[in-house]
Amino acid sequence: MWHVALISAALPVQVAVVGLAGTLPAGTSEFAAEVVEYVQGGPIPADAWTGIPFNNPAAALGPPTVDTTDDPAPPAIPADWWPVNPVYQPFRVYETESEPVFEIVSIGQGGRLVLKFDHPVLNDPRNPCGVDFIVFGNANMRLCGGAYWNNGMDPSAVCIDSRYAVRAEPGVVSVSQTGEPGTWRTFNDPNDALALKADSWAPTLGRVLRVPIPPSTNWWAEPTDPTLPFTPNLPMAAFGGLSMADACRLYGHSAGGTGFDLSRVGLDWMQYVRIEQSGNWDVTPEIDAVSDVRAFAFPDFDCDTDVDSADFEVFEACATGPAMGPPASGCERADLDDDGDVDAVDFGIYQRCISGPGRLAEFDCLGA
Ligand SMILES: [Ca+2]
Ligand SMILES: [Ca+2]
Ligand SMILES: [Ca+2]
Ligand SMILES: [Ca+2]
Repeated sequence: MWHVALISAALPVQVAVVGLAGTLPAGTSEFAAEVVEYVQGGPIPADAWTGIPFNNPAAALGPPTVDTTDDPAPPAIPADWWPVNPVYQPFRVYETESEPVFEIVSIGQGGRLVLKFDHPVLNDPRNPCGVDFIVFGNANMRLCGGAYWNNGMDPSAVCIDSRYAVRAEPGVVSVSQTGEPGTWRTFNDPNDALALKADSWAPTLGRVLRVPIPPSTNWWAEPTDPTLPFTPNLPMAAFGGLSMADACRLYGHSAGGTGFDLSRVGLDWMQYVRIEQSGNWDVTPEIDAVSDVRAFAFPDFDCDTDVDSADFEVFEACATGPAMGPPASGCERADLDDDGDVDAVDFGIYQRCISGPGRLAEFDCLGA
């Protein structure tokens, strides 16, 4: 019944991500394209309004959720679209006139989900900060004082609770080139139970947060880029006590998610991703999407959303001079014009893109 109210609220316009030099073959998807296997383990949750369980694995195909619905207390029904943010994550199976839309799929204790890309996902040296693919779940942070997010809140006036940096339901991630038994490589960080796990760090951000310019009061702008890694150098502890606005600014154009570097498991490429619930946790991971990171050279070399002197230090260490290439291993992204050297032309691009410390750098500085 309630879906009538929902449909009447038009979904916000989804602005296409600014076209940047991509390397994907024509006609391929940046996101997982096929469900190979879904084994629901133990019990999984259901949508609070429709009562439909999160058991449709196709929810993990395609891009991550940008906008989900509001969350009124029953018997009121959802009637508005709210952007996904670090304290408000995808959580819905909503009904439409044709069939239900599943934002996420839940794996359940002892379960697994195997997805396939329609092309090899490369360990490309031009991928930002080494990250090659990103898994999106619905892990979330909490607001200070136990407050619940409301889209009418001023994100600069509420804060992230430092006692609970993230509520995660970690899933173990493995990759394979063929999907055959014995070919899987599992990501693991023995020093950190939450690192390199699906549905953990970082929560998804659906839209870029900007300070509204009157007369607009809308902080949430164009959709974030789910193929752009979240800064790998920022621990979750760094978010505790920040305002929601400052927390979202740390994402820049990135949609967050957990980033994975194929170098860590010794693969040059993969095509299959497996996410398993580990028996060690009494949780059921939710998966929204898996993306192939877009290889592109942008002078935010340290992936912290700005272009500043720290990025220049990286550039300087990579400089070769004209026609003195190829750039050293690890310096491929400093060849901003992709002509096999790191020279004054590349420096000119860096200069055009300088935003200053802590200020979001915009991709249009790369020029047409
Ligand atoms: Ca890599
Ligand atoms: Ca999804
Ligand atoms: Ca930077
Ligand atoms: Ca160059």
